[in-house]
Amino acid sequence: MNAVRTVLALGSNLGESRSTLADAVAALADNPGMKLVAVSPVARTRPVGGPEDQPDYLNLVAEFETTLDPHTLLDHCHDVENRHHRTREVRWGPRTLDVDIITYGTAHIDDEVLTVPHPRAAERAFVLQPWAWMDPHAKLDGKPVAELAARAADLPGVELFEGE
Ligand code: PH2
Ligand code: MG
Ligand code: MG
Repeated sequence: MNAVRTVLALGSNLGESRSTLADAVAALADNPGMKLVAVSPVARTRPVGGPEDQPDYLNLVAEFETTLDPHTLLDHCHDVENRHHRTREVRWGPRTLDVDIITYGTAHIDDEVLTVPHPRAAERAFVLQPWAWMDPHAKLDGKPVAELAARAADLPGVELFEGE
């Protein structure tokens, strides 16, 4: 089967977020159908939506070459989330780990469980800005990711995380 480039976005705002993200990238790559291509720097980001008093997030994006079909990839992402004791209680509420499929090659998918490209990615600096740091020439549905990031309303809440 031909390998496809896929971009995944990871976020965490509960627990040891920095090490959770590192462990999750390693766990995503630890699959015969997944090869890590690139990982972005980590961003510290103000929460977008959800409860107002939730902590800041750490976000990153990672690019993989995959031979998994999109739904098997989604199952793999959920598997990695579940291993980090992800609970789904409040929509857009705090979580130990969120793994979203942003793009899968140039595919457009829209079914009961999966929408690709991710329906809100084009407006979210917490996805776009780390992606542009990782790959300044990246495109999302034909549009430069760096330009989309520059226009995103949440860009002022996104900064490079250098550890603390
Ligand atoms: N994820 C959300 C909702 N809001 N805000 C930030 N800053 N980072 C996220 O990863 C995030 C969010 C839903 O998945
Ligand atoms: Mg998400
Ligand atoms: Mg999600």
